[in-house]
Amino acid sequence: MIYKNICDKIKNNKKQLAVLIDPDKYNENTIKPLVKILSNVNIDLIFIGGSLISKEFGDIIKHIKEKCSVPVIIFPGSLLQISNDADGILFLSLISGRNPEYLIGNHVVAAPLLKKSKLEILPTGYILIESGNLTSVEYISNTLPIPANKVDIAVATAIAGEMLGNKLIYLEAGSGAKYYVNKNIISEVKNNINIPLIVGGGIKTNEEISEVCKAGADIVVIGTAIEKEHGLLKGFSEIVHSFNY
Ligand code: 1GP
Repeated sequence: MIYKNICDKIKNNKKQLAVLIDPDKYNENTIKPLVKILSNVNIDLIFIGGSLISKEFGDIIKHIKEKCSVPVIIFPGSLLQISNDADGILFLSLISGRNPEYLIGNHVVAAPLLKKSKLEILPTGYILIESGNLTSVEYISNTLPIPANKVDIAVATAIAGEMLGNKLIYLEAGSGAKYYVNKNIISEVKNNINIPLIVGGGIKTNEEISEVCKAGADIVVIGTAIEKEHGLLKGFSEIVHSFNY
């Protein structure tokens, strides 16, 4: 259902906004003002997770789901980040890297548990793009990102990701990245795949959201900018949803 909705919105020429919530950045009190805004602003998806998290996030998910009807999707940084309280999970293959644990090892460990869960599984080719500084995801995954000027490598990786059966491609600069994903990479990847394209990492302003949408992102992910200033969400949503393909 989540995937079908994503595809239906694309067919209807609608771009989508995903908000990333890092559970470590909130507690049961500080999550409330964010959830209030999330329930009043038009957003399409809520991602929850992080490269490294230090607490169980079921309660935060339950709190979000009490107040918002937006699908909550786990964006797992590790095998510890699985919860039946969410609606779906990005089943990430880190295809820009060559670390077998993030290409198949963790998937094998998680698969039996996920099969028994009610979570919608969203197989996602996850591609890290170099973004100006070492990001948590690079360090924790022990993988190299694709250099920002190597458009051909990014495109070939995305095509391979689709051929392998992934249903989404996620171009990631890393949370809090200095530079968001290079516009040429976004547009060339978009032109060469037939599955939805997610773009995130380092996108902080209205202008940057607009550029990323223009370049070809179907779903734009915003995390850090909103952590600092929840009020930005309304403007971000208006920009994303005013775009037509
Ligand atoms: C990170 O793409 C997301 O995985 C969002 O990044 O926190 O920089 O917005 P930011």
